[in-house]
Amino acid sequence: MKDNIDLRSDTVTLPTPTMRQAMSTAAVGDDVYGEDPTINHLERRTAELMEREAALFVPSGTMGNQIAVNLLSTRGGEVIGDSRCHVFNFEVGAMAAISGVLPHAVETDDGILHPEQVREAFRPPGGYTNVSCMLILENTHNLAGGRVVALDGMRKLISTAQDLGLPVHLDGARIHNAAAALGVSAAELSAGCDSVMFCLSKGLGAPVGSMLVGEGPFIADARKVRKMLGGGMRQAGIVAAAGLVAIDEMIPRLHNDHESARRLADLLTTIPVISLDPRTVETNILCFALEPDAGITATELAQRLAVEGVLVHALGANLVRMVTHHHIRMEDVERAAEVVRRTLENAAGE
Ligand code: TLP
Repeated sequence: MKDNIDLRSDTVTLPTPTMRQAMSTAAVGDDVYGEDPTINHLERRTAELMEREAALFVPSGTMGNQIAVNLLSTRGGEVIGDSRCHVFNFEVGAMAAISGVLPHAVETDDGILHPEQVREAFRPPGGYTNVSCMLILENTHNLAGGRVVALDGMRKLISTAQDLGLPVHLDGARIHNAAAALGVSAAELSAGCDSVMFCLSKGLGAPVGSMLVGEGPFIADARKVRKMLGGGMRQAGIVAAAGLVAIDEMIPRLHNDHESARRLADLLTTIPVISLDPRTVETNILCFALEPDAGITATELAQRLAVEGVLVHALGANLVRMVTHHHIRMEDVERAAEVVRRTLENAAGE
């Protein structure tokens, strides 16, 4: 029996042997007292990497995003973002429950907001309508299939928000994938955002944790909100040690995951009932739609593939997501595509 080819997410990645080694020897202390040397090192290293004043280790991407929303928004206000963004859809309503804000969800074709859409969505204070209070960007965009917002697009969005007086949070869970795809630094790509969150525990392979970065006073406040939400951890250097390895060793290899996603896309587009434009596969995520004549739903397909050892996510009635990462080799991609082809042929013949 072969191992499963797990394409459900890059969150399934296991720590590398180097990470486990670093974890077993990490110097630790009480991070709530600011005394964990490995956490302090990771936070300094991240601030340097992102060319910001400060950084904070948080247990999850969700907590990093929600701390930012809490600090940058105004209670009762509207947060402008793409309708499929993670913060609006996959954080269990946290921004409403914790910060008392509403989503102003803008429909986009590819997850990428345009400055004129932000201007249209903007509601100034004064009357009795809701009032816009911040902008959220997501790069890469998860649900849009790992799409990348290019440097120029980021700059225009940020300057539009600045014109409108809106602070900007970047959900950069996979900003290093975006930077690798564009050939720019993550610091450059996120410059001008008031806060940026990126995850250590997705394509970077660390077992736990995300980083929130910004200016010094923002991060000082973020430390308090993290504690309020129960995210103050004690000897957390054990996990931060893996985060340091993630930054040094895993960022430089992300382009491999993009190559395997592209190969997967090329193979899948040759299957007649799959609708996928391979040019839209820019990073390590691909989402494809099943044509109406596929004769099978996305959930049924995911179930049948699982029996064959290929794990994927069904995102809706006919939408399937696959994510490549450091456990997925080229031969896995080829086998996965073959299993998808066979499964869909069988479904068509039933
Ligand atoms: N994404 C997960 C699921 O929650 C969908 C995944 O498998 O892709 N921002 C973005 C853009 C994300 O994709 C995720 C997780 C998060 C934030 C939240 O990170 P965690 O899971 O660490 O809270």
